[in-house]
Amino acid sequence: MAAAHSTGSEAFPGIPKIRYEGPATKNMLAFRHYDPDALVEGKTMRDHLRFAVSYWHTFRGTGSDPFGAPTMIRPWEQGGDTVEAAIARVAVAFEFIQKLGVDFYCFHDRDVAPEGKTLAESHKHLDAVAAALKAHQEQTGIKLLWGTANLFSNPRYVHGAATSCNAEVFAYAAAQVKKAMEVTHSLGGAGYVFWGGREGYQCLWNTDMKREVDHLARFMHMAVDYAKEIGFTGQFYFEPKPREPTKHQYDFDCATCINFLRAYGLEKHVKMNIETNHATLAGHEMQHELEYAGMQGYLGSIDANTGDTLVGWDTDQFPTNIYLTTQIMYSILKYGGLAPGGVNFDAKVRRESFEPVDLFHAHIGGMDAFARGLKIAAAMRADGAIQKLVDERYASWSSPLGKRIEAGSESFATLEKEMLAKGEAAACTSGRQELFENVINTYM
Ligand code: XUL
Ligand code: CO
Repeated sequence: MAAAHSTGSEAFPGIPKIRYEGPATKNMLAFRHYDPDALVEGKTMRDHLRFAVSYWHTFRGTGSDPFGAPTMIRPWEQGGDTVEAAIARVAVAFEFIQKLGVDFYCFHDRDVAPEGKTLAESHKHLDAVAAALKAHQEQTGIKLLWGTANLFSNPRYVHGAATSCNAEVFAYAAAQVKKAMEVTHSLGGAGYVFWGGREGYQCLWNTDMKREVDHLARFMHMAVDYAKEIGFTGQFYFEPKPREPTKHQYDFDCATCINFLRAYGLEKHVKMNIETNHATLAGHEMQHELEYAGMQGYLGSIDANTGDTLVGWDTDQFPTNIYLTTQIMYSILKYGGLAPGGVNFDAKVRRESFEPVDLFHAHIGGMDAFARGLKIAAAMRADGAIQKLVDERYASWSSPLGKRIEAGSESFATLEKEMLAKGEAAACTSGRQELFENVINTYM
């Protein structure tokens, strides 16, 4: 494939196309485990993982933090926040994604195009950059996994967007999402994400929670109606997060989101986009969130990253822990895969890793960690040792009594009769947690 950039000069000179070279290679700009066309459980790694690069962190991240200024060396930011610079940046993004060999990307409207002085001007900017995105997609075959709107950076969203106390802010957010959905649709996006960054509160005394949550539902119904109107059939996702930037966000975790969807008649229209560091902020393991969404039929897509056990905030680090990626891929395989979702690296290089080449090291590490997790999870499923241990633990549910309860043919009265006759329940067996953990380690 031809290199996809219009300027003729490369943004990442000296970095070749990243290829699979196998575990023994000494080349750190190569994959050791991600072999896109290799088959796992009869499907290519590429199709299992559906990797995506996130436009915001990878191309727009500056390295600033609450205590310090930007550190990143990013030649493609030198043009400033103009439409021309934004269009030139598209070529940089596609060069990177193509060299990395990733099939998808994700963006917020305001990552790709600068906000204008008016809504009309912002729409115009977005259209101009979307045309460049479309041209590069066609030239490279790289696709849009999902689009979204940034409803949290501009000061107008200080009290939230769909849950703002200001009705005109709700209206503005609706207009912004309408446009972002149109652009996502025109780029063939496989999905559209709603992350409620400021849809929550800092203080309950000044908050009418019922009204705010009702408004969020009204907003979502409008989005569902508009998708139908324009023929957008991509998957809608909620991305749960319990807090940060607000003290409490309404999309706290998967269970909360799914309850909201059912309470407001939206349950058929939205699945979960689950992010590791958001799960841990909610006091859950990523595995918990995947299992909860999966068992309810709501597992949609994931934002792959990880937190730091000693830093309390959403550090969005690249995932390199094989144990974590194995847990993730085990649940994903169990619930039938992610498509049309994928594995989006909503992750940023550390502030101290400020050279462009660090972006390659970060993504290569994350992709290899997921490929290894996939291979290990598939091996665990192939010999079935873990499933056998789980089945043994629940063996009593295959007894005549267990089967009758599961089938719904028993009642409190019939069970009382049964236990009065027995006098005591059968003794419990050991949970064998340590055995389970030791068996898991035999695959690592
Ligand atoms: C913020 C976050 C967002 C969403 C998209 O924590 O994860 O980048 O993924 O708005
Ligand atoms: Co995210």
